[in-house]
Amino acid sequence: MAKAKQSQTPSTAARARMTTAEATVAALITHGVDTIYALPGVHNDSFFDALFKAADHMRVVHTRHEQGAAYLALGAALATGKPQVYSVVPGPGLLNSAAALLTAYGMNAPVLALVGQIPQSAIGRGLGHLHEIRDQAGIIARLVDFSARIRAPTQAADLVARAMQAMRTARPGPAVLECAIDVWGRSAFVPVAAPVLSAPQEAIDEDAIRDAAKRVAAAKRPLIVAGGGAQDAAAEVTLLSQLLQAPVLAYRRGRGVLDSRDPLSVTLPLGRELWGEADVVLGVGTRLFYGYTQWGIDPDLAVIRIDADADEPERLAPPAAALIGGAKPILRHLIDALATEHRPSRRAEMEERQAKMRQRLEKLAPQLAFLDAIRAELPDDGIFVDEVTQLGFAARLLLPVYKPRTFLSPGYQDNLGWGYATALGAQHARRDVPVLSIAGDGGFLFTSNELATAVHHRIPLSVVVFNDGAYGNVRRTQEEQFGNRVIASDLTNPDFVRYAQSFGAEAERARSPQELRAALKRAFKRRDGPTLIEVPVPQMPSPWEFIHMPRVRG
Ligand SMILES: Cc1ncc(C[n+]2csc(CCOP(=O)(O)OP(=O)(O)O)c2C)c(N)n1
Ligand SMILES: [Mg+2]
Repeated sequence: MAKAKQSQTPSTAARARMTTAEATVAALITHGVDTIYALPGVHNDSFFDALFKAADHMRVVHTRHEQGAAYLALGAALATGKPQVYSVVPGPGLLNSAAALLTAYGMNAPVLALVGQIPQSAIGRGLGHLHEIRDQAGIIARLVDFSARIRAPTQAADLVARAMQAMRTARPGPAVLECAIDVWGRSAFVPVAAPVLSAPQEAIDEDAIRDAAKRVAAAKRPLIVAGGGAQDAAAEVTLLSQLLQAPVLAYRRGRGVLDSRDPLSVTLPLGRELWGEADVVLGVGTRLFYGYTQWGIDPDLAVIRIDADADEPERLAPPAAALIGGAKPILRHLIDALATEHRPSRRAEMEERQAKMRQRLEKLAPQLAFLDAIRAELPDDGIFVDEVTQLGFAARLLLPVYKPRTFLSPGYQDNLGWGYATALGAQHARRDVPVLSIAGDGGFLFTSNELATAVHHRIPLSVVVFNDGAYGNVRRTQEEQFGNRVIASDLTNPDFVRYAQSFGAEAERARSPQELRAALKRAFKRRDGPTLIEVPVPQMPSPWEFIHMPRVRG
């Protein structure tokens, strides 16, 4: 089949002799990729040799564990919105990267993995080749929507183009290309120009838009819910919110779409109240998971969904209307079709409700004081990378976020330990702004080995480690809900300051929000290498009453 395709290529096209690896690298460059996050090994030696030869156009950021390579690519993808690539050896290399790949899938992030394979003729035979794993392609196919194996030099550019297209088509997400150890170095005459396939655009259904516009315009208490799919439609969401005087609820992945300084911008607890009152909810690039599964739904609430994935809107319950495609173009059409009369401002009402909710959230005062210090020093366009830790849970609810793609949160996987390496990728791809990683003492050690990567590649990432000597979240639950039967949640830690310094990073300890603020000021000025700030903390108050909340309707 591959041969038949090859012979169809017009003979007039300029051709050159290239290895599979060279053709792959050339195709990636054609797609605008300038960095590969990677950990090498014998299966990919020819690929790395091609990267060496392409050094003028392609940087390699090698990491200290495959999960690091994949998380760096994920962080770079989240911070830029552009496809990013990582490369690992097969078997253990692939599996080491799998949690990050899973997270990329959950976050619809365009991350392309290039994964080695055992010799082509041995695949599937169980002979025990180095790094062999049973049905690697099958494992990969469970993790991502698009995957393929490059079996010859002539297939490389086409498969890169198809993977890149798949990552941008309908619901975005990661893709994987495998290549066998003996195929990377094989050469053939291939077209010099690598193809680029445009992502097919979903035709905009004008009738459906008009219908949705009518419902939205007639709504008395509209609520917009913004998810990760709204990150590139911030201007449209903001305008729509103004036109309708509709609050915008965002939690984690949708934060920053509407500037937190706008009183219509709300997070979970106030969002739930508004959900209870709403007659129309417009979900933009969100699963509406909390609304449907926790807060309830009834016939008085019409849900309108905008989603890139045609299958998504029906998953939890059929909505009143679904508009399928990119959030930005659909919202533009929707705004054009809206015949709204001037609505009275809800500013005073929302400011009062925000203030009231803020009082309730004072329960989280210890976390708030640290978040205030962080917000005071992190520039408006600085990027905050969340973790599964007490400060992270509070930040999701309380950290003001001003711009899209400046609050990176791991989505529904909520996988402990993603933060440091993901933030490193974000900082590598966005050297123009400070990136701040926060972590607990538990999560930080998952990828803290990448401090070596940060020092080696001079990545100026700052991390704050909040050290309570525990998997604090687990310990608090054991104390409060399981009769104080504390098990497997106490931690013995290194001296984090000396640990970071031993890598060659700058490090200091801050014992209060004031000290943290001063330390952050110093850290953000440093642009040639990483900084760690350790903050010793006591057990923090539980945020869960503001996250898992009872029904409000239905
Ligand atoms: C991959 C993964 N493993 C385990 C968990 C369960 N988990 C959630 S929070 C937590 C403890 C976090 O400890 P730490 O990073 O120190 O933060 P703290 O709660 O102490 O602030 C654990 C083990 C998880 N979310 N993800
Ligand atoms: Mg802890």
